[in-house]
Amino acid sequence: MNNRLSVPLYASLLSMALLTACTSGDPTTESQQTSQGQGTGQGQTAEGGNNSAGGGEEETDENAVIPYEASVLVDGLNVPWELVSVPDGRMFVTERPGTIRVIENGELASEPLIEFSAPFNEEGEGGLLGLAADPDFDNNGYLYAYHSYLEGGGDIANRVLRLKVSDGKATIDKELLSDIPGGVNHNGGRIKIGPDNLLYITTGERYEPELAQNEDSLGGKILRIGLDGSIPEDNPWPNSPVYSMGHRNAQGLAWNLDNGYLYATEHGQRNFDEINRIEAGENYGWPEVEGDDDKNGTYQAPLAHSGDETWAPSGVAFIKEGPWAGSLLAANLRGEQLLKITLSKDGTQVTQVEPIFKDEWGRIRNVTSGEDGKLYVLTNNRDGRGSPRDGDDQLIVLTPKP
Ligand SMILES: [Ca+2]
Repeated sequence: MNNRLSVPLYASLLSMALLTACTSGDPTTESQQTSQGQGTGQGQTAEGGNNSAGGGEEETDENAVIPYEASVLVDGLNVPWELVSVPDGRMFVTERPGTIRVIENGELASEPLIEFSAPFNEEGEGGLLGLAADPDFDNNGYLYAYHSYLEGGGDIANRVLRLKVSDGKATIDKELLSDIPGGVNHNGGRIKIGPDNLLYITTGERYEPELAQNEDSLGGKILRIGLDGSIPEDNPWPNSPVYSMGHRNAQGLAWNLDNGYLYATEHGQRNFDEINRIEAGENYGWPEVEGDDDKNGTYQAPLAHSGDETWAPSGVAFIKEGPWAGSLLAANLRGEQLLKITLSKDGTQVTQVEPIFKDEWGRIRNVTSGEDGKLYVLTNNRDGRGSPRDGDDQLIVLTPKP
């Protein structure tokens, strides 16, 4: 396997700007259990980390050449996880505690689109996570949502719902997939509709790594189902929603629509956070391998990984137009930055990983690429691992500079 960025090359690229290593040894990303609220002191130190005094000046210089202007569109959000735009101009934002908020004409509406109730459950990293809008939303009003819930026996699981939006309110229309393994941590949760008009879903292994290598479990996978909940006939495993396996806790999905390639971000255990190119039926190795190790081709190695650093990557976007066209942009929680990820022309390799906006806004949950050419960034300083500041959490818009 030579289609990936090696650690030494990667490390040298990173060293230009990533001056503040946060390798204090606690599990990366979202793997450290904290309670709701401000979390433990340890969590704040290790993951909240507004304590990186080094490198501020250099990063300011770097940011000065970023071809986007950043501005706050909305503040006061509560652990926002996903943002989707619909053709009538509205934007919907999921908040992990269980509400979908509406932004219209740049204003956050006081009334939510929907507020989930039992069996909905928010605990640790779980709650209301992913959201996607039907390609025909204008006509059918369908949204798709991923959230944690309590099963009859009291165990945490995750499910995917179809919602119906009408007259400014959403109702639950249909449960498409349930009993996805869930827990306090590692719930995956990103859902996106692919160019094949099917719904892709990232799931976590709820801290039971063996689930990721069990073909019969929906945990530690990327799943693919029809928009009505059906299982596509050409899924790699018969009568199974499993599309790829061996994932620890993937939370980002993005396609290059020009060639159809799907990319995913994934949380590593303590480091070795990953950027993968996802292909049907492949095994991405967790927990058998980390980093570049692919056991002689048994597993798919990542296109790039974080080495000894911790990114804690969540949402990822493919940039279709503008100054960064053709790149991926990944949101980092503990890394408190965006990663600009340059791909090779054929899309099979990562050639450069550059941290940008390091320590500007704290923890970043998601970034999306709008049809308007702007980029939309969601902070997550209220998720129990950060240090909330005035205005958190925020929706920040990056507008291409003239
Ligand atoms: Ca892997």
